Formats: sequence, structure tokens, C-alpha cells
Amino acid sequence: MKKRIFSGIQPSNVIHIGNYIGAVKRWVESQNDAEKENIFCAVDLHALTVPQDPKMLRERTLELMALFLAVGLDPDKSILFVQSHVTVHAEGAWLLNCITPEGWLKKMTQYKDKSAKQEIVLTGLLDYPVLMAADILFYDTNEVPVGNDQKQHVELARNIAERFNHLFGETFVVPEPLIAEAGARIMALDDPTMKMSKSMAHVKGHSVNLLDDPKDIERAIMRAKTDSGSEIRFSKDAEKAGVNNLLTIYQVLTGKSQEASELDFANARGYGDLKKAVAEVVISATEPIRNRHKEIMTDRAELERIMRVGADKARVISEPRLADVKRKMGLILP
Ligand code: AQP
Repeated sequence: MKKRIFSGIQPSNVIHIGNYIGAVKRWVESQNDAEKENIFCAVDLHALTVPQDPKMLRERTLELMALFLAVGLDPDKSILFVQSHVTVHAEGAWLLNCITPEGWLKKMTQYKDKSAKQEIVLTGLLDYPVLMAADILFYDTNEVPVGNDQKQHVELARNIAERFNHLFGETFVVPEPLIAEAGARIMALDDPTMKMSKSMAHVKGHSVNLLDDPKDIERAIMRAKTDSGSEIRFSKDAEKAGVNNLLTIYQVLTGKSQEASELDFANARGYGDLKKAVAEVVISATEPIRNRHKEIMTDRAELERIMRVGADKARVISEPRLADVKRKMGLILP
């Protein structure tokens, strides 16, 4: 039996190379694995957990769908859809809310970080991991490829599945997080002690976005913060975090090993050579994506058709599980 893979990304802002390396690039690899059945989603309901401009959110959701196609996801091979088009997610989240202890949610690191930055903390922000559990569990997902920052939420989804199974009998598959060995946490270029974040995309030099033009990419990488030394090697030392981050980006995008990546810089004259090489590999990885994206965005009707077909396929999988859960919880099915 094929393993079912589910993962999502928020249309909350422009996608950066951290999102690409930690998640989307791996989705394309997963799509090409014959042992896997893949479902990828633009999780627009998650984006609502912090205030959004409605017009912008609609535009970004379409752009994200176009980006799925531009990176190489194929609607004939993977199910690609928009979360809010399949009501199972919101309904399922409510049902799971009713078996999830509130204390589990208050412990989530992302909730603590994000709520500290908000003037008014919306209930949706606290509840976000339950919606994410519904995304995963109603598809009988085996594996969830995510960056390191989402590992805790996948673990919570496991706890919710186990609790439901204990209360109502074997129902949900207990999913595994799939975290890459390299690139699971790409750090900010301007501060390599912090993860590269969509919500910081407006800060100059923080990130490189997938649709940035080559000049901007080069500028951001050439200005990336490093240390005062000159040694180019992978390292867990806090002081070498900037160099480690650049080397990681280089390693993942070239597909080389750590040793081979370090060897490429054995004769480098300094960090300038490393930055130049990283900028080159980032530009050559992103330029075709940017060009395809521009082209795909010109045919909105086709994009909307792909979204509709994807949502229909997603419903076929998730609706029977929703009915099963409702029945087990004591609801009368219409
Ligand atoms: N810096 C990162 N390195 C590697 N992977 C990352 N991901 C996010 N940041 C990095 C992974 O990208 C996927 C989609 O993320 P998301 O849309 O769920 O949003 P996020 O985690 O909230 O993304 P950001 O960029 O960090 O946004 P904000 O600023 O809102 O927190 C996930 O698989 C995630 O792990």
C-alpha cells in the first residue's frame, strides 16, 4: 500500500527559500516517489489566525497555487487544493476541539512566540494546531513533510489521534513528521540565530523570496551576516551560524554532501566567495520557477479549474472519515 503524504503552506506572505528548502522542494521529490500518494494544500484558513487584508489574501492564495505548479507539482500526480474549499477541515477541527485539552495548546512554542507579537490574540491562533491536526488526520495521513518549526504541531496531531482512538475506538492513522536532515531550519540572513520567517519578509535582508529577481537575491545574500573569521565549514557554534546557514542552502540546492560542499570552498579567499556561489545556486534554482510562475498567473481560469478538481479529489478522501468520526461521537448523519 502507498504511504499517504499530506502537507500545507499558508498563503500568508511571499514564500521564502526556507519554506522552499524545508517543505515545498521536498514535496516535489515526494511526488516523484512511486510509493507515495501526495496531497498538498494552500492552508488559507490558517492564514486567518493573524489579521489579513482580504483582497491580498485572495491574491496570495492564487499566487501560491500558481507557485505549486511552477515548482513542478503536477495536479495529475498530486492532489493540489485550497483548504477552505473543503469544509471537512473546519468541521473536523471543531470535532477535534471537543476532545483536545486546552492545556495542550497553550504549551505550543509557536503560539507563545506569535501571541507575544500580537496586540489582540485571536482564538484561532491558539486553535491553529487543532485545525492542522484536522488537515492531517481526516486524510489518513502516514507522513507529514515539514520544517523543524512544525514538528511540535505534528506531534500534537499524533496525540489528538491517539486520544480519539482511545475514546472512540481505532479511527485515525497516527502520522509521522518527516523532517529533512539538511535544511529543516533555514535561518534569517540578517540574523542567523533566528529562523527565516514569512512574517519578517518586509525586513530588508531578512530573507530571499522564491519570486525575487536575481539582483535582489544577490544583494540579500552578499549582505548576509557572517562572523569575523574566514573558515568555511559546517558548524553548530552559535558564532558560525551565518556561514553554516549559507553552506546549508548551498548543500541542499546543489544536492551535494556536507563534505563535498566544504571541499568546494577549500581554496576560497573568504566569505565573499561563499556568498557569490550561494547567490548563483539560489538564482539558478529560483529563476525557472519565477518565469513559470509569471506565465501560469496569466491563465486564472485554468488555475481555478485546477483548484476545483483538487478540492473534489480531496473531498472523496476526507468526507467518509468525517462521517465516521461524527457517527462515533454521537451525531446523527443527515
Ligand atoms: N526557516 C525555515 N526553514 C525551513 N522550513 C521552514 N518552514 C517555515 N520556515 C522555515 C516550513 O515551511 C512550511 C510552510 O510554513 P507555513 O506556511 O506553515 O508557515 P510558517 O511556518 O508560519 O512560515 P514562516 O515563514 O515561519 O511564517 P511565520 O512568519 O508566519 O511564522 C512548513 O512546513 C514549515 O515548517
